[in-house]
Amino acid sequence: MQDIVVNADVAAVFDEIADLLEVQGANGFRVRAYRNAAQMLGEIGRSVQSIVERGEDLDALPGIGPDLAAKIGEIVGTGSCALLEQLRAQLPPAITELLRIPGIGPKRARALHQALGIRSLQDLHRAAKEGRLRTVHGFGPKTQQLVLEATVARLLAPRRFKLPLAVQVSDALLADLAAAPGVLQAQAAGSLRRLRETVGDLDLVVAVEHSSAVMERFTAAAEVRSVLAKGGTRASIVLANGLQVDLRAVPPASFGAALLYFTGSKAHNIALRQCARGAGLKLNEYGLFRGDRCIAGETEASVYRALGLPFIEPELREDRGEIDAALAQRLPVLVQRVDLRGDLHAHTCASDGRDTLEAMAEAARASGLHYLAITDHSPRLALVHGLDAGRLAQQIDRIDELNARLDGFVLLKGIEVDILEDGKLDLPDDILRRLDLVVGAIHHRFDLPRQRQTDRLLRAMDHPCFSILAHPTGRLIDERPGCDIDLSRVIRKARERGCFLELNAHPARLDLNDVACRMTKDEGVLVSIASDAHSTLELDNLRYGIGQARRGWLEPRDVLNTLSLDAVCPLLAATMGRTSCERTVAARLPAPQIEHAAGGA
Ligand code: DGT
Ligand code: CA
Ligand code: CA
Repeated sequence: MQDIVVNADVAAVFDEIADLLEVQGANGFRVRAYRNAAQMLGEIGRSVQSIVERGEDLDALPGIGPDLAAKIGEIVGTGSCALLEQLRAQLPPAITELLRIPGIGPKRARALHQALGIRSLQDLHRAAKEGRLRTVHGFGPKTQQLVLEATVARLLAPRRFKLPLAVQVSDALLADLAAAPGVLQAQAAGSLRRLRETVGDLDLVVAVEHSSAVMERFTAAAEVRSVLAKGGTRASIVLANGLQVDLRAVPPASFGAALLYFTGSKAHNIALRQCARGAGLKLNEYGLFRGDRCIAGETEASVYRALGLPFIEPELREDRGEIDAALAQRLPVLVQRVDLRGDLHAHTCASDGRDTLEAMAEAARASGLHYLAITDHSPRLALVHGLDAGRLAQQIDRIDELNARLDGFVLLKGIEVDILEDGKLDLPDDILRRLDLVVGAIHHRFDLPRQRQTDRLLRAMDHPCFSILAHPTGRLIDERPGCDIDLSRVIRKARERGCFLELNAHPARLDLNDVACRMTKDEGVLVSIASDAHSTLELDNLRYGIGQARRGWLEPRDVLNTLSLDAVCPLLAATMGRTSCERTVAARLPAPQIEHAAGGA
């Protein structure tokens, strides 16, 4: 098997370099260059390994100069990076784990290392437990307690991997397995196929003529750190990045049954097996059996069919009512990426995005969308150059000019306005009123108690200009828990106000989560699946949002941005206290369509 270096591996090297440079107190620009490159690598669809192998120019990638290009080449070519090794020799590498603890940034990590010799998460945990953190400048008893809790949580939690990395690794491994002699089919199963937001390990299934050669190839790959198990039909390896991969090889006649079994979830499998037993049949990873006779197993659909069920999409297989729904022929027809007509949350270089209005519009159009809402940050986020009323007014004019030139595509004028601690919005009403939509979000005081946090959101949603609540809980997967809010009250308020909740598609957020999506749908509130793109590349994040939406049983009709522009505009206008849509759209659409849409609102 050929060495596979996926983008995420290179990104991990750059992230670690950035972390170590930061702890060393290096120049901020230098740190940011590595961070941005790492982020970009996570976003682009093309593998850098293939770019290097084809001899194409890495400098053509956004934010990659000759120096970073050389480093990517080095990592792809040798699997390591001299600069990283050098930095690791200067600082204990495990020190970067400290940065994952909320409240500990590079400066504090350095202080802890210098004052107490802390080198790792375990060291930090011990020091917090023994009350030694308080001797370090800037650490009070409260911080010490928070650090203690956070280290406990982190040390106990099994390591899970976010979807983008898992998908990249899985795609690369599958491509290689599919090319192996004797392999007829290769597919990912497990939580990855169910598109869970994080995965514990990868589960791959191959259909083979002869299994032994594929196991050799799989376990002999260079990026394998250790081989946990290896036999004729199964193997488990751990990759250098810590990700475990289980491989199962089965004969073609069992491929569907094996895929079904290893896709899970375990709870779905158990429920399905009960169905089989009820019908006097036996289901396992080799097939569906009546006595000794196999009656289905080559495809998943054949197994479901033989059980009297329609095909159940992997995202639904969590034993959350999908089998009953299937029996009643009431399975949802899940939303797909192609159903999305627009995107209602994106940034430009006016705040913390990387690309211009023009570039964002062009990229959105190229990805098949018809409209994109520009929603840069508001002034409270001064660090990211949030727009004040004056700069927002300029952006509004610029969007109007650009829309006049764009054909068949519309930029909507919006803002991602901060919801202040008291629930007020971070910009004056008169400028908000000029927008097509207002996306509100919390970016500070995540720690308010439940009642106050919920009241804060409800008050914001009562503002006469409020369209969509962005990333409603504010969670960052594996980094920051969501705010403590009463989501049912928030959803009911959205229904009462006629406004919407966002499913933020960034793979580190995926906020709303699957269960919350389903609650929102059940209350009849539409969900905006939004990229929150900070660059043209991040528009592709919509696919992770779609995955989460599907896990939440959402159908096209449950999703705000599956609506055409002329259908969505009156709904947005209504959230802004207007009865008809604004100039932006009026300028773009033939008159009859507007009248029709406005009349229907
Ligand atoms: P993960 O890896 O923690 O993200 O979650 P999964 O769902 O990928 O779980 P994993 O890798 O332990 O197992 C893959 C699938 O294999 C799982 O979804 C269902 C099936 N499976 C594993 N253990 C059992 C079991 O004890 N009973 C049944 N019925 N199925 C199992
Ligand atoms: Ca798994
Ligand atoms: Ca597994």
